[in-house]
Order: sequence, then C-alpha cells, then structure tokens
Amino acid sequence: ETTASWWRDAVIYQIYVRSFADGDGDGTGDLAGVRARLPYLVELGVDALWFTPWYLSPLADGGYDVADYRSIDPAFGTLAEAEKLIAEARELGIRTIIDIVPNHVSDRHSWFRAALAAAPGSPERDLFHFRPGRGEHGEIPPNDWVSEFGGTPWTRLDDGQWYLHLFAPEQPDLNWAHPAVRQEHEDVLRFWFERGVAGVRIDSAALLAKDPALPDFTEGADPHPYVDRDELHDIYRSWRAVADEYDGVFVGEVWLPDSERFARYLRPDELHTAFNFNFLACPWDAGLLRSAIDDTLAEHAPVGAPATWVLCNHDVTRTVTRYGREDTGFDFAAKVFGTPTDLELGTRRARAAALLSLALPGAVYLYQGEELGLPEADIPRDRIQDPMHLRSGGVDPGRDGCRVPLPWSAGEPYAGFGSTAEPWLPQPQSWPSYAADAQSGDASSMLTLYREALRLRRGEPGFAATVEETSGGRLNWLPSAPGVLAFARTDGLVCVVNLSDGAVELPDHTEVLLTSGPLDGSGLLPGDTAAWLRR
Ligand code: TEU
Repeated sequence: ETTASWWRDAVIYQIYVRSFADGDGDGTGDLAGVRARLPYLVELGVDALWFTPWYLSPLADGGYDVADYRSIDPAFGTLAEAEKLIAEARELGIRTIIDIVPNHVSDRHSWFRAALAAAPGSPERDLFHFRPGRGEHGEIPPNDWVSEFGGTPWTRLDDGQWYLHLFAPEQPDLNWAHPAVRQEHEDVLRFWFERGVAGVRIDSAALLAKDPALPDFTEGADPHPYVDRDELHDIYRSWRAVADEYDGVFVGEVWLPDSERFARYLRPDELHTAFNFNFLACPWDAGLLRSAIDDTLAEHAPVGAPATWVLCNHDVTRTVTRYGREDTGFDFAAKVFGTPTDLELGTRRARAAALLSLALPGAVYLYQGEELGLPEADIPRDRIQDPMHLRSGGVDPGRDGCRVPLPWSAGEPYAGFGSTAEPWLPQPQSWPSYAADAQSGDASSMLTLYREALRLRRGEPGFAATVEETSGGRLNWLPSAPGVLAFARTDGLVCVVNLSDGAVELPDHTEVLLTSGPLDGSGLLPGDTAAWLRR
C-alpha cells in the first residue's frame, strides 16, 4: 500500500474531544485525555483519528463556532500539545484528520468583531452577509430562509442591519465570494498540514456558496440559493491543489441525497472522499440496504473514489438506539423525545451492522462510543446544551444524547471519564456497565467484537479496498434467502448478514471467521446476526 492511498480502506475513529476523556479533571474532555488513551486506540486497531473542532471557541455549537482556527481552545489544551498528539499518534501508526468549518465563524472571531464595530457598508462587513431588513422599518428579515436549527437565519443589530447565519446566531456565515475568505482558508489548511495532519474533514461542505442576491427560497429552485452551488467546485479545486502539496486527504460533509450531485464533489481534482449519509440513514432492511450499497458503489465508480461507510456521528442518534426502534432509519426532522427502543434488539443489529460495514470495500468511520455499544442518552431537558434543541424552543431533543462523556472504568467516579468535577453532560446510570475496562476481557462484549473485526480486517488483504471494487463499482452478491445479504470479497472472504426473523444456513464449504452473535444449536445464523466466512 502506498502512503498516498492509505485512506481508501482506512478505519477512521471520530473523537468528539469534549467527551472522549478528561485529562485534567475539570469535567471537559481534552487533548491530555486523548494522549493518555492512545494505547486504547492502538489496541482497538484504527488507522486514523478525526478530531471534531478543537480550536479556540465559545462552544456555542460544541466548537463548530470557531474564534481562531490557529489556536486550540484552552479547555482542550495548547497548540504545542496538539502538535505532540499528532506526532505521537503518527509514531503509533495513527494519522490525524482535523475538522475545518468554512461556512461560518464564531461571533467572537476577530473578523466578526471588526465587522460589528464597523459601519454598514464597510469592507469589514463584506466578509459576511450583512443586509438591510425588509418592511417599513427594516424589521422583517432580508429573506425567508430557514436556519438549520429552526427559525430565521438572520439576526438584527442595533444599527438596523441583519447578518446571515444558517446555523446559530453565534455562527455568522462567511461570504465565500470574497477573495480574502478564500485566501484565509487556504492559509489555514497549510497551517495544519505543516503540523503533520494527514487529512481534513470539511464541515457543511455543500453550504458555503450563496446566491449573491440572497433571494427568497422557491421550492425546487435550481440552482438552490445556498445548497450545492456550482461555485463550490472551484473552491474545492483550489483546496485540492493545497492538499496535494502535502499528500493531504479531504472528507467532505456533503449532505445531499441526490447521488449524482453528491458524486460531483468526488472528482480527482476535488474531494477524495465524502461521508455516506445515505447508508447511515438507511433503515435496517435487507432490500433497502442492498440498494443503498449498490447505489453508493455505482456513484463512486465513475470517479474512482472509495466509498465511505458511516453508521453514526456526533449529530445523529446512537446506532443501538436507532436500530432498536420501530422506525430504524434516521431523519433529523423526525426526532422526538421519548421514542421507545428495544436496546437488546438494537444492540444485536448494531453488532451485525458493524460486521457489514467493515466488510464493504472502502473506508469506515467509527464514532467514539460505538465500539462500546453506547445507547443514546436521555439528557434532562435543563441540561441540554445543543443549539439545535435550544433554538427549537425545546421541541427538538437535539444531539447531546450521543455526545455524553465516555465510560472508561466501571469503578471510578463518572465511570472513569477522568473528571473530579461533574462532567459537562450528565452520564446515564447505566454508564458504568458500558465501561471500556468492563468490556475488555469479556468475549461477548461490543468492544471485543470491534477489536476482533478490526484485527481480521487488518490481517486479511481480501478486505482491503481494491480499485476494481471501489471504482469498478460492483459488489459480488451471492444468492441468498429473502431478508439476507450475502457477498463475497476477494481471497474467498464472504460476509452474510441475516436481517430476517428466522435462522438461516451458512453457505456451504465455508469456515467461520467471526460472527456478531452466537450461532444457534444447529449451526444456523440467527436473525439480526452477521458472519464473516472464508470459502
Ligand atoms: O453539521 C452540518 C449539517 O448540515 C447537518 O448535520 C445538520 O445538522 C443537519 O443538516 C440539520 O438539518 C455540521 C456539524 O456536523 C454539526 O455538528 C454542526 O452543528 C454544523 O455543521 C454547524 O457547524
């Protein structure tokens, strides 16, 4: 394998820094916590770490409100410590991916402070989207767009002008038509590539470019006033030129259900990879999953980009909770408090889904805590900090339920998160039972399953993405019973996932390498169980 292509079949572990491990006891996870847990990540067997934003930030949106892209938030550590972490991880064979948030900055960023202090019409305000309001007294927002967090994406200042923020008011959108905005981000990319990062996740990658007229939204308008606009491709082509100087790799957060539009970002001179949200959002259903997989491979084929397989991240409901519900798909708009779930069932399915995603050709993203089988936590309403909840007037549960500080050790305070003060989000009563140390020696635990699967995946070249499979576009499906997915990889490796209710026979002449749960007394593969086999 060449250095230039490590990302084509990597397993990338997502670290939500604030909730991974607390190194200094203050209730917030930090870089010291990560450094102390590097051996755990080596033992788990991941190839790279993606860190959610660790920059200076008022944390109005968990760090996706960046006040300074070139410094680390003091709650997390220092720049020197980040450099050490990047280097230490690399020595252990683990690469680092950082998270760049180009659509907006924090309202505390020096550019926005200067814009606030400057007059309407000033060059400082040109870096953002400032507009007069509508109505007799300018009291109506400049257009009818809706914020990703609900309500109008416009906030009015005392001088009467409004500024645009597709997310929270603390996240003013940058004006990507301005050359200084483009220059600054290319400089920031260099800044981090110089410090040894191997890749960059691009936040809200399809939202940066806006129609300069900022027109009202018309259903079906093409181009859309702010989603997936053509200008983006020019921006990412110049980013790619910067990345290529360092052998850096991009993963775009391109949330577009239309696979043709999605694939336009995955060109050899644009983004190397993008998150596969269609797979993430897909219900636990053999037919739908098979189509999601086929569509994914077909859309990546013409551009030669490897697929990514994602089951969870810091924005979505934890997998074991999702798969234990009646509706197993994921939909932001459908999130409500108190949806019933069967955790036993959800866990069985999540275990099978882990083996499925790790057997598919391409890269896999693993969100912290998924390897422990953590469920979505119920956070008391008065403790929820997510702006998605706060901005919805308390109606939307928000995303904090998947961001709870991790349990490391069953017998310690706060399940071993490392805090002496109360962690920033409360942990459920059940947390100690999920602790990494409690799962470590347990052959039936989720952690053991992930470790085993990653060990096998590393050791079996057949699981590695081949160019044929990732860009030639087809999975070798084997005949199977209804509700069962079965496919072969190279070197005789076979993956069977039984999504039906009944037990099924395993293919003839196969040796069982790993299963997500015990086979039944007659050697059949029970429902909601997966197996890795060798023919
Ligand atoms: O999310 C961007 C994003 O558009 C979706 O995840 C969004 O929440 C959804 O489309 C709502 O309809 C990224 C980050 O992952 C998220 O944590 C941040 O809050 C957001 O950007 C703003 O930076």
